[in-house]
Amino acid sequence: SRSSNKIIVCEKMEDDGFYMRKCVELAKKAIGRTAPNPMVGCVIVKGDEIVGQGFHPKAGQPHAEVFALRDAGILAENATAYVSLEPCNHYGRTPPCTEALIRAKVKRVVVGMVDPNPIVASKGVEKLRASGIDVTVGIEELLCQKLIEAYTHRMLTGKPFVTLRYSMSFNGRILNHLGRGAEESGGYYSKLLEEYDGIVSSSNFYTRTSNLPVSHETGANQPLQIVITNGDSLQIPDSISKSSARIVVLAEKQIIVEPESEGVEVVVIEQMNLRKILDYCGQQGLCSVIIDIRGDDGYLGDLLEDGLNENLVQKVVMELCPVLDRNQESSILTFGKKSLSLRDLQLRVSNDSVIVEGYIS
Ligand code: AOF
Ligand code: ZN
Repeated sequence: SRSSNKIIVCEKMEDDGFYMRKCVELAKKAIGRTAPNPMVGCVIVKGDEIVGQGFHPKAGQPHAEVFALRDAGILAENATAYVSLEPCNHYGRTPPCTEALIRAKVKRVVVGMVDPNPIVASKGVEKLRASGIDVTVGIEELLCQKLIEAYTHRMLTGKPFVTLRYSMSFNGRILNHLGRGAEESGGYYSKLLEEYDGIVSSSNFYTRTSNLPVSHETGANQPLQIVITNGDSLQIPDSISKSSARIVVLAEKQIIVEPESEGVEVVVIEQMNLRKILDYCGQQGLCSVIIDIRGDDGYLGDLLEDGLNENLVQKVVMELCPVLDRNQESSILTFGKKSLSLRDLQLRVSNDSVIVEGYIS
């Protein structure tokens, strides 16, 4: 019954959640492609019908609202716009979405979360309200925050959101190679790589591998390969230097990389540490990186330990492999000097491996 106001309010709130979840779904169509910008989705609703939808495909291209308004055309007038992130109110690579919404004469705007970008930060909401538009903020807020946790982290710290990944044996050794779950095409690692803007690994790994960790998802964006070395030279296998992978070698000093290849760039970072590596990644516009650590990564392992002490790592994805590893070179990483606990654990099985992930509290 629509006879009492109270019931109408409840129904409306439920609908708001439904359309906001739709926005998040749309936003994810650009997974791994929007850095340094966030993923954003938008739907325009008239009555109980979606008359327009859109998402932000890539930095430099129009924002989600612009695509959704174009899709809705004149039907946007008096409609409600749902956006997973507060509409921007500034001239960046593109003009302000607030103005586009005002021009289209929408009646109401429902926002998932306020934009952590200090040049937006509630100014978008204020501008819309000042123009007489009814604005609701904070619908499905946790879902929207989770969607852009990497973007938010970089916006607030200047560094990318960092996930540490490794494969571990049943006897607690970090494997020198990828576990079977990580190797599986279409497995958990392939999906993870699709989401991240960069992957940091040691030169050790590059000299002995013929396959880089890449996403096998169809049309997936491939992360930038960041190779860490303190050596004098680096031999990259032909199969890799001839692939389309973009590689940046971060070295302590000027080094010789062979074969010379256009896809490989060398950047010198003196007295390297994880903070400097991540500052470099943040400056390059990467919102998220995976640090892929192997048991024999002595140098990168040391940088990682210091980085953990400095709280530079946000998440851990561990692949527990059903093997007893007798390799004496592989190590039991101490992972820093202080104890850290993990929260929001998730557990699943992927091709004979158990994948456990959690956020560092
Ligand atoms: C929105 N909708 O779809 C996105 C927003 O350089 P620009 O013009 O692309 O602006 C980038 C900033 O705009 C970005 O840092 C974030 O604050 C916001 N992103 N805003 O209204 C969108 N992607
Ligand atoms: Zn915008």
